[in-house]
Amino acid sequence: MDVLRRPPADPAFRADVLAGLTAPIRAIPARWLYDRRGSELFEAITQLPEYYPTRADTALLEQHAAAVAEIVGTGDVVVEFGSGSSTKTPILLRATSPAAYVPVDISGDFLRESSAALQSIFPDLPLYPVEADFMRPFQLPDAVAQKTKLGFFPGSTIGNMVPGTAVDLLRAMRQTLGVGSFLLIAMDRVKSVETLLAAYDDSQGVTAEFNLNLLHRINRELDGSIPVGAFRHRAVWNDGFSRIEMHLEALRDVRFEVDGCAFEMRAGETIHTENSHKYGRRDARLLLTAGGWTVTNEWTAEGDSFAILLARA
Ligand code: AVI
Repeated sequence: MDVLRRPPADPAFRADVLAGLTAPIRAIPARWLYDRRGSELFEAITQLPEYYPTRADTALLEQHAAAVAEIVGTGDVVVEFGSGSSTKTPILLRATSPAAYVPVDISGDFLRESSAALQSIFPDLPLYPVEADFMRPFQLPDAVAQKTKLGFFPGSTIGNMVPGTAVDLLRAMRQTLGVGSFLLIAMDRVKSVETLLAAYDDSQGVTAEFNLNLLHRINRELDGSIPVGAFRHRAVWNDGFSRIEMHLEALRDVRFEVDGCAFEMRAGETIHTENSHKYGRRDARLLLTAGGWTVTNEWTAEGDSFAILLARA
């Protein structure tokens, strides 16, 4: 009966989970962490005392949005990659007084919710939400075609991609926005391993819950029997790749099924669930250059702990 009531699983989720659990080094793409519960838990992470990136990003925007506006000029079009946040987006829109705002997201639901919220704060601002996968170039609305574009990618989300994918994204953004456009992008910096580990393995266990939620999601949506209590969250600094990795580690030998397929893991084996790359000053510039962008300005938080960069295509 339960099986009959369960909504059909997303085929891409099923494919990624089955392939990821079968691979010699088990890994599931981080995007599956964000179901409704996962998104709520990520929101809670952003409020944690140990999780500095959101506060640093917001503070840098508050301090430097006016300087961005001076460089870019007014009457541009802000194109945000992601459906926009209720705190960061208004800071940029207030400072730059754009001719229009174009939020882009693959999820129509998120896009509609955040666009409605934003329109109530800026009732006179022309808003053109675009439902698209921004990892590939896409067509901007005709109404904004002739204006200068300011791409906006806050949150250091680019760090969740391996460098090759990050460069592909930057190139896609350049193609979407066009030559002469600007990009304002946040990137987290390399810093002490202690600070990084605390940010990704917080004392309240919220990040652990966020990571373990993936196993609950697999059990629920893919008819899984994973003993979630037999796994623990692990955050690891991988110095060679300059990234924090999140893993789910089996605490004992386990056997389980997912979608009718049997799996076994030995105690100590892990499922790799997320990368969060940290870039030094030169690394960040090199990444943007490889993506077709020239960095024109850079603002950093205290102790060079976080950066927002302005670049030109
Ligand atoms: C969304 N992204 C920028 C977060 C990060 O810091 O890499 C995701 C996250 N994972 C664990 N904590 C936060």
